[in-house]
Amino acid sequence: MAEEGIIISGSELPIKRPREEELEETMAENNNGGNDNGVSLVNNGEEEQQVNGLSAVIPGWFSEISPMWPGEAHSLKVEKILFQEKSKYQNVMVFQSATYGKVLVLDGVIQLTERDECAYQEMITHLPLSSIPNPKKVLVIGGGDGGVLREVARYSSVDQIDICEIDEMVVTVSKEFFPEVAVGYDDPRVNLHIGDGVAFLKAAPEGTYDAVIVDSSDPIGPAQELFEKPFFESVAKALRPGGVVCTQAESIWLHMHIIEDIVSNCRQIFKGSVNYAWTTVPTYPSGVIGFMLCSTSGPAVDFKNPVNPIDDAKDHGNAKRPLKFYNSEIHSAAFCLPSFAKRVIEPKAN
Ligand code: SPM
Repeated sequence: MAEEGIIISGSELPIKRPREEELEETMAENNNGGNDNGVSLVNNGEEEQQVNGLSAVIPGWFSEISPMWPGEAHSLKVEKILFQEKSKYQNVMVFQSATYGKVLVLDGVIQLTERDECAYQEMITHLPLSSIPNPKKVLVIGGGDGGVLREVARYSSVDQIDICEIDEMVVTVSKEFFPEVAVGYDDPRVNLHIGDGVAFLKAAPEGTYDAVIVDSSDPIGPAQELFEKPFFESVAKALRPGGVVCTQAESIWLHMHIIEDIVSNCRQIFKGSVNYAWTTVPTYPSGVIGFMLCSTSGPAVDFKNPVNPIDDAKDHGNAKRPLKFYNSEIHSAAFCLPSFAKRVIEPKAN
């Protein structure tokens, strides 16, 4: 039951969450309330403060405070800030944490930590690529840190890996501070394009790719369009019949209304399978993140039963390290949803 003016997300979660338009209003207010000293007022007027990316609430810690997850903030103890600069698109920060290794932060939101990045990069890559036989041409949208490239490179069948990242600073900073992630760029099959992923996909010839992986940040800021219907239409056009897409699709604990919209849009656009999967990432808000997996009409794709299992592969292409997180069991488990999410997602996906 919804109180006046407040939507309770996911129909059953006993938590008040803002809808997208409310988030946008909050962001606009916060932008007006911020100042040039790196101090921003966030959290619906509660006036939590961040100074130079560090929490003014817990000195010496980084706190991830955003209107996208009001009323909560995951914090990491900071050993040292290694990099902080404003790119053309966003604030880019790298810090050495006490317990999660180096951390990459964009506009105050954690993108990866050395300790748990494997859970995200391996899942967003192997859920789609192990679901189709012999993937050859793969496109990564976003993913400028190179971690998804590193995982795609495990597939010997792949002969072309295109990546379109909007922010060159993410690429250069990742190469400097996260060599074990950015190692993906060393693969000779990789072609890096710096630019707008939406425009890149629109210009891609129809039916080019076997798989598209959308490794985006959250839908406020430079990645907003990557969650909208026209973008998914371009993805479907760029895929070959029976091709697959996997997109970052937020958290069932925090953003069920965003997930509902993504699932509905995808069901209309992709004429093959439409599935939602999820994984744990301790340093993302709520500790989980989801993926939308869809296929175009053509050869049927059964995401839950991979035809191309990578953990059984004798060699891992150009990969320099074994898989840390992904295996076949975790692949199957990723599609098991808690009841509250299942009730919302499955009717819209089927
Ligand atoms: N290659 C790693 C890039 C990470 N891209 C996804 C980042 C999402 C961060 N926010 C998570 C919020 C969950 N609701």
